[in-house]
Amino acid sequence: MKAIKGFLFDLDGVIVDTAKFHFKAWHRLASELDIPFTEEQNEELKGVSRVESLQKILDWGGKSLSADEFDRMMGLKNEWYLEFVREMNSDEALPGAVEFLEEAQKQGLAIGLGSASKNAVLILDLLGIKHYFKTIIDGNLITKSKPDPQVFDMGAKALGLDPESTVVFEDSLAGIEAALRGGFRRVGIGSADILRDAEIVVPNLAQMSPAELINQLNQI
Ligand code: B16
Ligand code: MG
Repeated sequence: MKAIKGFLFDLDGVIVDTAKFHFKAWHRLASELDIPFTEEQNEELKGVSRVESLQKILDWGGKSLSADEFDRMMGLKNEWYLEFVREMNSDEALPGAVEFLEEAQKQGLAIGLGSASKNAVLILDLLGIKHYFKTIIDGNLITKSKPDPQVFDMGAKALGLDPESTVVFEDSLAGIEAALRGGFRRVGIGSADILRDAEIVVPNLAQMSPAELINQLNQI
């Protein structure tokens, strides 16, 4: 087994608690469209791009929109989402996330971001944690969504690492599947019942230090 040399973090649900803002904004949009939208359905949107998320909601509601209306709705959702995001401060970082990044950097591990979000850089800036990331691969750079491994492949390449030496941290089903398909080591953030293909699942990054985590992965 290859030595672990770097970490690739998803953003929403791993570093920062923005999943609740996506839910609120999608919920408001679904109401406008007269489509019921539950927290269970929201689970299926985690890690999924904005375009694909709106398409899923329309499919669930059995509705379709013209191309112009579709774009307008995506714009509205992002406007509402950003209203929440702009109110955010460093308290919105998930438990243990900043300390984990700090420690990983001290240990000399290469750190990158692999997010489907087009708002990733703005959010990292608002939290004041952009400097930890040697590479940021976000929704503006990728052409294929998770569960395609493209976002993590690009991240590992930018860090000069191969997938077996790189740990992906993900809260979404689609993201863990992407990491599995790409041959990455996999840490799930959330519940083991949902993230079945993760090698280790923790509720958040406060549970263990980077060194402890690497130690555990080396024993699998
Ligand atoms: P945006 P991640 C994903 O971020 C979110 O999980 C998903 O809910 C969202 O639709 C997607 O980003 C696109 O976000 O509308 O900001 O471009 O989890 O991959 O960091
Ligand atoms: Mg996520």
